Amino acid sequence: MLEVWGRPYSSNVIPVIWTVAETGIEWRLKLAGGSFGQLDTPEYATINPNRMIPAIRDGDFALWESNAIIRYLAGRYGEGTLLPGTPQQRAIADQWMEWCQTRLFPPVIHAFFATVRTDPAKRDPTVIAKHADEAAAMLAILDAHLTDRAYVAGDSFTIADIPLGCVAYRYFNIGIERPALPHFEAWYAHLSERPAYQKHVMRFFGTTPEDWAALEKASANEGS
Ligand SMILES: N[C@@H](CCC(=O)N[C@@H](CS)C(=O)NCC(=O)O)C(=O)O
Repeated sequence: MLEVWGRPYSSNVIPVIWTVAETGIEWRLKLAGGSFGQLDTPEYATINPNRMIPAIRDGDFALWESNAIIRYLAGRYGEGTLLPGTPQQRAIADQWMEWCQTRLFPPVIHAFFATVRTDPAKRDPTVIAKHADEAAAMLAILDAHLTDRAYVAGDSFTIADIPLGCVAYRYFNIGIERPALPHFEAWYAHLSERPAYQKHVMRFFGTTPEDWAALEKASANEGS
């Protein structure tokens, strides 16, 4: 059975879990990273020598780097659905997946850590506003792209939507100023109707570091 190694609240693990859930294949979560440890074991070194999460093991085959895992899962289990149909659409998906990791994820994750992962008494509104503005500037580019298409790689949901959809959930659920971005908002509303997105991405991630510690602890029940 496919194994996903990681923590269910971890930013780079969530897109992998969502992808697996969209394929409908059987899988199990092997808890690793953060308070779950495991990354320094000799076994894990054979799965991911970087000792980071996520990683997968599919039979004898091990893979790390979240975007590479998502592409592999779509190619093996999501042809005709998750994997975009033409070379051009696949290239567009690649483009936005890389853009997500390098351009959008950094300001959103910084805003995330400066808000819900920081003690309320220590939050700095100037720093939060700076990250929020940087994220909004990036999202204006995505909003323009979504003007004349329902999903990132065209008319249907594909892996192109997955990393971006995970970042979008964090963006919309932290205490920051957000400019109106109607096409981005409409796309997010579509994603929010997907059961796998609701189950694995739209999870309460807390509003304080204490909330998060409790959620992380409770997620120990999800591994096998
Ligand atoms: N580019 C990598 C980044 C992996 C990464 O930064 N993983 C973090 C968690 S999101 C990690 O392993 N941190 C150590 C830990 O959680 O214990 C990917 O997309 O897979």
